[in-house]
Amino acid sequence: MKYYVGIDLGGTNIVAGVVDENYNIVAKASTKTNCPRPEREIAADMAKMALNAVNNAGLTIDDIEWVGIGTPGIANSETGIIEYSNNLGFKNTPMVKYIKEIIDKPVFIENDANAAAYGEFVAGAAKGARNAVCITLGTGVGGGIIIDGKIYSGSNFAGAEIGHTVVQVDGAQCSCGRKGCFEAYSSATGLIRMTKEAMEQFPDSIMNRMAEEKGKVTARTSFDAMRAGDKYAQGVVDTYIKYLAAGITNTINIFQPDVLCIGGGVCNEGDPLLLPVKALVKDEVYTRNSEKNTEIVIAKLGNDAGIIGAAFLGRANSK
Ligand code: BMX
Ligand code: ZN
Repeated sequence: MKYYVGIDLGGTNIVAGVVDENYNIVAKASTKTNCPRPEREIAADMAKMALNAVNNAGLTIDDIEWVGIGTPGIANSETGIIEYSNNLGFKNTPMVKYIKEIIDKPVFIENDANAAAYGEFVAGAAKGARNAVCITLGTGVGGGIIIDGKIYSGSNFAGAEIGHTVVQVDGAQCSCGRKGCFEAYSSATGLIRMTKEAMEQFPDSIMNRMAEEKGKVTARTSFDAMRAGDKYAQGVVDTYIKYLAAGITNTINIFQPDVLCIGGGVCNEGDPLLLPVKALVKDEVYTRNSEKNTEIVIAKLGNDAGIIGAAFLGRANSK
């Protein structure tokens, strides 16, 4: 059996997993990212989590073929440098070099959403597809594009930033500096912002009551309140779905992939999210009268997609 390590570096957590050749995660280890802090410290913790995961799997580092890393931001897979990552505070961080100083194995790096898309492609909802696009609805909206079985990241490794295409000119401020980005509306962060706006406008809504009980507003508040019969929450969900469908339709119109998979925390809502999105896309997509249309599916691997995809980056890079 061959084993690989995948590391998912996020703004909140560092998670490392040992993945076997059948795409099963056999052990994991994780710690808080605790950023901002010096990049070398973060790298040291990433290496430590990789080694802990290997240990938890009952293996030694000699049993591992390579280490792959998924990171938010611009990851240059040729130089191994994270050129830019605003939420981690990285600028030209030589991450592959740092990890190799601690773990003497081949080390590969990719954008986190690209890695997650690759994970879904090798072992999840996009398995068997030739062309696939995955978007993740998390802190941001991540985008990963697989064309002919390969990760497409443009000529400068900054491609596939689907989250930073505009769905509303002069709309809500995005963390990238632009206004009205897909991410500003369809991320969990965007959903929370829209929920808070509606709560201010309708202080008697069930959303307010639920948020008070929980002590905070989350990406689930509007969906939960909608299920409890709140019409204002229904309005927030409808708006969220409208923007999500617009962003997905834009993406399908460009790529026309076999599969478009949606991952990230918001996806846990399942059918109440997926079905209306599918219906809106179906009405609006350029190919609505065609026989063959992109299949829209919920990601299968959940939070593990990034780890599994990162673990197989050695393969993605060799083809
Ligand atoms: C942002 C951008 C993407 C990333 C996406 C998903 C940064 C730091 N991040 O759009 O590179 O793929 O978020 O990130 O520029 P997540 O934190 O939601 O997983
Ligand atoms: Zn943006």
